[in-house]
Amino acid sequence: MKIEDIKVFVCCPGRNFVTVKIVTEDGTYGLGDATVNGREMAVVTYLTEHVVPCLIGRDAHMIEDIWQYLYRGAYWRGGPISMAAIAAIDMALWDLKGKAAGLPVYQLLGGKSRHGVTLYVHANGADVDDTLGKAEGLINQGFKAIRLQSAIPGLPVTYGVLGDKKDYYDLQGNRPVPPEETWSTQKYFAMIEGLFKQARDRLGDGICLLHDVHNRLTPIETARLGKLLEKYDLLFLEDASLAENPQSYDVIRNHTTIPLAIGETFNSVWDCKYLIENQLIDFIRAAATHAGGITALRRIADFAAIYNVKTAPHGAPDLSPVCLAAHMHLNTWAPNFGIQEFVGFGNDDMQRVFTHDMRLDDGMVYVSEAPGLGVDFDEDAANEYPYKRSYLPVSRLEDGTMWNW
Ligand code: EZ4
Ligand code: CO
Repeated sequence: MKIEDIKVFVCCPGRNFVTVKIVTEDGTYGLGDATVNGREMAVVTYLTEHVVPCLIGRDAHMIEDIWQYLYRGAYWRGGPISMAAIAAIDMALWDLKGKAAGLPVYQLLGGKSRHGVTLYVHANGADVDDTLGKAEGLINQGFKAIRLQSAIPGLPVTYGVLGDKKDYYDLQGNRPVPPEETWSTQKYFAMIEGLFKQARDRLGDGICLLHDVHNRLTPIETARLGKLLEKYDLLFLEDASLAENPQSYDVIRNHTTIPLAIGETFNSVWDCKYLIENQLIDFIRAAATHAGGITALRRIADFAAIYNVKTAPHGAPDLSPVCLAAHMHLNTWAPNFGIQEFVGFGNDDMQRVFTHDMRLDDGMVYVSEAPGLGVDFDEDAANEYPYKRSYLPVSRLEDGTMWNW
């Protein structure tokens, strides 16, 4: 199965996606997602200049060797750009191997551990009432786990939430310079317990609740938040503090039993190692696109299982359906899978470009039974949606200080 050509596409059907297509001698192809939000073109250059020329003519069956060649063979290892490039190649090779075998990728990993994949979805509101109204709407659609985010009174914009009630994710593909947001830990603490108290009053105890702090708190603030929210029985608290010093999570863990989840920006098993082996987190949120593909995520899942840590892959709008499919095969197999973040299959434009038969039913997604990953990519449709430079927001304190410490 000789690699004949590797194409790299960038398109913006609502959000920017970098897609890799590996074509073999007999015309079979595999797809991978290489999207790094706000740095898309860096990955394109990394791939076209530094990866593609080294892979032409190699045997596409040698997934492991190609992964090791791209990771260990490079003097400059790791980081989001390199790992997204490796990830896309890796996904495309698994897609190809599945097609060659006539089997969906989860079968190559070891087969099904469950019949469907439980999701958590987002309720983002302009105030507590708006957030809970949206949560009720999602519960009525069958979702079993809801992430609650509410705008903070006294702050103009909050990450993930827009005061003017526009769809936050619609804007994700159309911000040519980073928008600026303001953060105040004090104002956040004045709001947050009320959100979960009212949520339990209004939504009851039968629903899983989650919350994402987007790394806005210091470790001791997270410890305090954990203690405040323990009685509302969250499935987990996501990205409460950064783990650049993973020992920060020793501080948090010494104070609170709230379940913790982190890892959506992690690039390798090394980023996960200290947190997992010291049992400082409960869910590891590494994504196939950003942590080195299916090969790498499978290793992280097995390592996590030894320490009672479950997987909960990132499912943000800036991961393409190819990444979601890769997660679906891992989630269907991994014995220690926990929950998948989900923001829908995308708008009509996205669904023209990426086609698949993953099925949403009663708060769960069912993996494609097609050989490989089960996603196709319409190159002509993709060409109708050219790349648009776009960024996630940056965060400052009220006095102008850059934040996210
Ligand atoms: O930060 O979409 O869990 N999901 C999130 C999202 C992401 C952005 C970037 O991937 O936290 O809001
Ligand atoms: Co998050």
